[in-house]
Amino acid sequence: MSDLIYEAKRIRMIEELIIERYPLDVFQSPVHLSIGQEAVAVGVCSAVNSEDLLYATYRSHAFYLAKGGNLRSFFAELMGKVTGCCHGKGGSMHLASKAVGFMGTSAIVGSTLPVSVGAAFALKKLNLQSIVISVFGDGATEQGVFHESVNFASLNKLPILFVMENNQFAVNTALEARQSYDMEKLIRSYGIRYKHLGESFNPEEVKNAVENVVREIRDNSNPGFIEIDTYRYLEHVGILDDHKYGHRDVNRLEVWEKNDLVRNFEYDKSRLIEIENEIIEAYNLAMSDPSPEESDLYSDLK
Ligand SMILES: Cc1ncc(C[n+]2csc(CCOP(=O)(O)OP(=O)(O)O)c2C)c(N)n1
Repeated sequence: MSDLIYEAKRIRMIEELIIERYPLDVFQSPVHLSIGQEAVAVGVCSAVNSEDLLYATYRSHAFYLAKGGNLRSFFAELMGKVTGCCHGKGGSMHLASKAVGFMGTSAIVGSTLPVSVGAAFALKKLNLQSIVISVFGDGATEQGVFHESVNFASLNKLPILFVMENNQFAVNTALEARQSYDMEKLIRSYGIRYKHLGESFNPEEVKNAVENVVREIRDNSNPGFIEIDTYRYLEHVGILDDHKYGHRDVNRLEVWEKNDLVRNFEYDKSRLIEIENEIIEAYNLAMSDPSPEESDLYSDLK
C-alpha cells in the first residue's frame, strides 16, 4: 500500500479535528464535510499533475488538501483569518489556491462547471499541455448548466476531465427520487468517453482508473467523464450524524464503514503521530494568526 492511504487518513484526521473544535466557535464558516469520501479526492489528485487545474464544490476540503493546498492557510481560511488561502473572505465553501492548481470552489451547485469548461477552452486556445479537472456531485447533474457545459466541452474537444462524485444524495433526497436519466447513456450521447467506478474505498484504485481516462484526454484532446460512487458519513452540512432522522439507511453506513480502508488500514503508529503533530501545529498557527482589518474589506475584489 502506497502513501496514498496515509494522505486519505491525514485528510480524515483534519476533518475530525474540525468536528472536535467546531463547538468552540473558532470557525467562521459552515462546513460540508466529506468524511467517507476521501479516496475519491486522493485518487483523483494523485492521477494528475500540479499544473493541471482543478475546480470543485463547497464540499472540497479533501480536494484542496489532496491537490497540495497549504494546511495552515486552510484552517486560517475557515477561521476568517488574513493568512487564509482567500484572506479569510471565502470560508470553507470558497477555497482556492492557484499556486497548486486548485482554482476555486463555489456554494452554488453546478456553478464551477461552466467556469472549468472556460478554463479548458483557454488552455486549448493557448496550446498549453495542462488539463482541467471539474469535480461536482450527483445533484449538480440536474442543473441545466451541467448539460450546456458537457455539450460545449464535447463540441470543442476540450482537455477536461469531469469527475462526478456520486454520494447518492443531494442534501436529504436520494438519487432515485431525483433523476430519470441514465448517466452513462446521457454522457455517451454527448460523444464523451464515460467510465463508472463502483464504490471506491481505495485511493490507489481510484488513481489507476483516473489515470487511464486522463491519458486519453491528453492524447486526444477530448473530454473524459468518470463517475465514482462514494458515501458521505455525516449530515449534508455540519458535524453531526443524520442517520437517525430516517432519510438515509443506516445499513448503508454500516456496510460502508465495514469496507472503509481509511478506517480499517493498519497504520504505522509513528507515522500517524507525525501527521497528528503537523495538523495540530498548523491549527495552532492559524489560531494565532490575525483577523483582517476593516481596511481589508474592499481589497481582493477583482
Ligand atoms: C443552484 C443551487 N441550487 C440549490 C442549492 C442548495 N443546495 C446546496 S447543496 C445541494 C445538493 C447538491 O448535491 P450534490 O451536487 O450531489 O453534492 P453533495 O452535496 O452531495 O456533495 C443543494 C440542492 C444551491 N446551493 N445552489
